[in-house]
Amino acid sequence: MRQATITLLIFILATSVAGKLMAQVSVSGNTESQERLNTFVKHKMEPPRNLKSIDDYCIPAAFCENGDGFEDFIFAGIENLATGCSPDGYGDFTNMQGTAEIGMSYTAGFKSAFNGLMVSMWIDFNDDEEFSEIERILTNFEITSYWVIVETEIEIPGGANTGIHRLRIGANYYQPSSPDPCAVSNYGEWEDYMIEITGNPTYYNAGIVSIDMAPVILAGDVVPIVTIGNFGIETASFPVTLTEPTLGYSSTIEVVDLGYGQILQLEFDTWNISAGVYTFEVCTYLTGDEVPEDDCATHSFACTEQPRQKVVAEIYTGTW
Ligand SMILES: [Ca+2]
Ligand SMILES: [Ca+2]
Ligand SMILES: [Ca+2]
Repeated sequence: MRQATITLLIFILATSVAGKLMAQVSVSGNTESQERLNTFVKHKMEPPRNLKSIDDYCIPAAFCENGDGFEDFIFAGIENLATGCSPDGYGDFTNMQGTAEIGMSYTAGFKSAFNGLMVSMWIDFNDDEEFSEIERILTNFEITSYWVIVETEIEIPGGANTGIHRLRIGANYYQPSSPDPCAVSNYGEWEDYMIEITGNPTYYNAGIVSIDMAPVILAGDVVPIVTIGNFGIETASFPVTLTEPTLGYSSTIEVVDLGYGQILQLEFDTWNISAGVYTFEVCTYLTGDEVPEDDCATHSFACTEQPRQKVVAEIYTGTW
């Protein structure tokens, strides 16, 4: 079998409860993909730096003068009360630190002067100064009542790294706060804290992040595209195989030295198929994988023939 090609890129992740925190990466000109690619290119061109010694986190902003922010925040030993609205809707509380253990659940409490705020939370588990999608441990939790503490349970995922990391919360008024931890929101607030993660991290865990193919595609040359990730803290090398049994298609890509928190988009061998419905399975095969549930994924898609050109109003022939 010829060597299939590996495209793209490195996004920083950190960890994942597979499926729950999976990044959705789509291809085909998608703006989000382009932005991420731009980010990747930008970082590749920057000189090497000591990630731990430079504070280079993005600073988001929001309008909270009317009270659309976090009045109280309570989580894993952090208790920050009556903070009101920080200037430009961003509060740096990194002098406050909580502690949480991998695999344990903690009650997060939020109080605001408004209901309808949608709250997300990230922990920069790999300390790369970016909050990636798979580092998001709370997604658009709604504060349903005002001036009372509204609570939810948050589990520290198995792929979290131990040590002291930055934690960010963001609230957006009746809008999702989850898409961008660097956003400038209309009404809401952002706050940063520190948290120490303890316990036993997952050392070896590769898995499928997303199948990046449309459910309906044109028949002909098809290139299956899948994003995989390393959710364990050890650098990992492993094959990824995609198979479709009825047609006997099989393609394997060897992933080499994928670091903690990195994901890769893989393009498998071109597959020439006619119209029909197909289902393939794609699996990562990492020796000693501690979380087998996310190793494989199946995907069904339909192939259609080229749509016929419509001939409009060809008089007397009956062709339309
Ligand atoms: Ca506040
Ligand atoms: Ca990160
Ligand atoms: Ca796995």
